[in-house]
Amino acid sequence: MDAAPSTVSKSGAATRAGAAAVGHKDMANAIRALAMDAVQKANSGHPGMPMGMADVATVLFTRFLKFDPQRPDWPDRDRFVLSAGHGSMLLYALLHLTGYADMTLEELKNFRQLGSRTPGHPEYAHAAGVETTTGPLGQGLGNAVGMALAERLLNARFGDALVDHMTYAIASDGDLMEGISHEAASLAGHLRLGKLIVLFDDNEVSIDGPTSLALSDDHAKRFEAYGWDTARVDGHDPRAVAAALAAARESERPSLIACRTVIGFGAPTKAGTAKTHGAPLGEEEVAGARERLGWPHPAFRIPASILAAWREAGARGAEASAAWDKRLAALDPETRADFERRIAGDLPDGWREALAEVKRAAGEEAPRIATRVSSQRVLDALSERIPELIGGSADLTGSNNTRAAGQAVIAAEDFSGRYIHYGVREHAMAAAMNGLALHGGVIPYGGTFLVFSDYCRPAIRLAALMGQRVIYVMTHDSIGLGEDGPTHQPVEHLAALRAMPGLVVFRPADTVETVECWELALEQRRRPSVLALSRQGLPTLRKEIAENLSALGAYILAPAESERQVTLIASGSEVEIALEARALLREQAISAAVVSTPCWELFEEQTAHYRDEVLGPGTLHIGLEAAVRQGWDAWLGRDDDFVGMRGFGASAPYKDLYQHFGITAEAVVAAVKARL
Ligand SMILES: Cc1ncc(C[n+]2csc(CCOP(=O)(O)OP(=O)(O)O)c2C)c(N)n1
Repeated sequence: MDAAPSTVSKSGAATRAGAAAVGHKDMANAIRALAMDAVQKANSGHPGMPMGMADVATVLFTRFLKFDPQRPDWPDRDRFVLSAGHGSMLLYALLHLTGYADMTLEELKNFRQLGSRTPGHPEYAHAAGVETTTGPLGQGLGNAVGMALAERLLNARFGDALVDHMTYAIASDGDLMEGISHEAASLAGHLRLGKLIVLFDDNEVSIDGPTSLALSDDHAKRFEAYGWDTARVDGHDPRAVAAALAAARESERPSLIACRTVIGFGAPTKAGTAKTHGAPLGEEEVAGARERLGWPHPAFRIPASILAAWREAGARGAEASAAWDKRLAALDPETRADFERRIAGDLPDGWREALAEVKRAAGEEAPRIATRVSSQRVLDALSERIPELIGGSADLTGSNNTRAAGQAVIAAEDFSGRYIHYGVREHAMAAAMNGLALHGGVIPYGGTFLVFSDYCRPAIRLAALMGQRVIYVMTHDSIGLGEDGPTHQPVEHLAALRAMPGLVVFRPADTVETVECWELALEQRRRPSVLALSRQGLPTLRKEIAENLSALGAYILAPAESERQVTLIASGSEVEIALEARALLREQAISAAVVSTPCWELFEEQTAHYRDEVLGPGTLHIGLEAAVRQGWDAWLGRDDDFVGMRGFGASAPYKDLYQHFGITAEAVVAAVKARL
């Protein structure tokens, strides 16, 4: 066989005839060879999984997956998620072979190198065709559930002509061992996401050795219990894999196909063992694998006929994609514009006006309500204006105030609603929201208690890493929740969330700020946001409502009345206390300004000049937040002080807790007097 460089000749017949003669085995071996060669060259990586799943992936990409490498963002493409992200070379090889322009042979040679499109684990936005960032096991499964759900939601609005695609995921033992897979699969089964197919790499090997060291589950039975269709096949028998895929596509339930494979298939001494999982095979083993597989070609050389066969597979979708364009063009202009706007991620006209109205009413009425209730008012006003806003809660709807007026519940029988009861599945909720956002066309928000942001954190981190607009409505944001006690009272969570790069954390002080923070969260096209909201009622503090002052991150809410001596910096529910302290200080002829800090991240983005104007260098600063001090030293100097929590909270009515933990106006005054 010829060993031409990995480029496609357009010269025609000979190559095409060659392509027709190329069989499954050669095509799958091309994946295996690229995977073992790239890992060998990088001297690190995971060859075993791509070598084991090459047959399954070949069947999927050549016969089932609807995609167009010339148009990676085609909205109705099938989604493919490599949940077992360590097997990244499987995906990179497929993208190269099928003809994605981003994935050149050079990129494969630069596997795992700085600045390449081929990082160790697939990273969203590094190369077209990578639908999500995977690597933390289980997350991709959760994303796939969200994508499959997004497909149904958009299908309910726009119909089969525009939205009718599958979501495929490849998951490994590790994916299925992770707790999130249970939550995500259970949710998918409940919602009967029939267009979701998970190909399970059932190789019975993980890092420590055979999975029997740690696991006795029957995964197929487990998924059956969740309401999935399941099948078991020999993952090296293309006909069996194809038959299972064909059957799964017809199912009205999500499908798990357990593909029994040999990890490191082809490696003469290491196949079937954990030794192939995460290390280069070694020159000798690679040479042996070439022989055993019948692949005589040098490293990174794909014979032209084999590459042509792959490119033909990649060209399969062009027709469907062109036909889809025609259907889009044939739509009435209004529906078409709505679809295109949603896919672009633009918000519809009128949403800001709806928010301004809530703000104006709050300014007039000056309600004393919890910011979670303020958030409800925002959602009630927004949900009709932004139909793509998809709400939900992990079984705390009434507490999180997340279900807006007019939002029908999404169910297996009816996807026309806009509210998801995620059940007590915070982790899957957060991962599914990533999938919803990545799919496009919908904007997800979901609620739980702030303390349970820990249960969402791995998925929040990926939302931040991928720059996705996901909005977390995290209520009960401090000891202010009262009697539920320290298990439910977040103390370190604001600090932990603020520590995460790319995440915007909002903690509004009243209804006006809550409206503003929602506006800002929706404006964050490339960042996720947390809204930390109070359980307890808070007064309306802001009189000036014309401008979105929360956009500055921090601002002077109440200026010093004479030359400023003290700056009280507070967020959320503690801004009220800061204002009380300011009044007490005035009685003692001490002049203090109160700075409200609804969002540190946005404040950090202001000019140094503005930050100084707000913080008043040279004045005494007191930070005030019913949470731990960590992070506050960015705003406080060595001679400044902090009034907040030093450890866990306690179970009691919240007013007693504020007294008990010394988060009071009197405590602030005492701190000021001790230092002035
Ligand atoms: C949440 C998480 N924990 C641990 C790891 C490290 N890790 C990567 S792969 C893997 C398990 C490998 O077994 P399997 O999933 O069966 O993959 P295979 O060996 O078949 O490639 C582990 C523990 C990870 N990537 N994510």
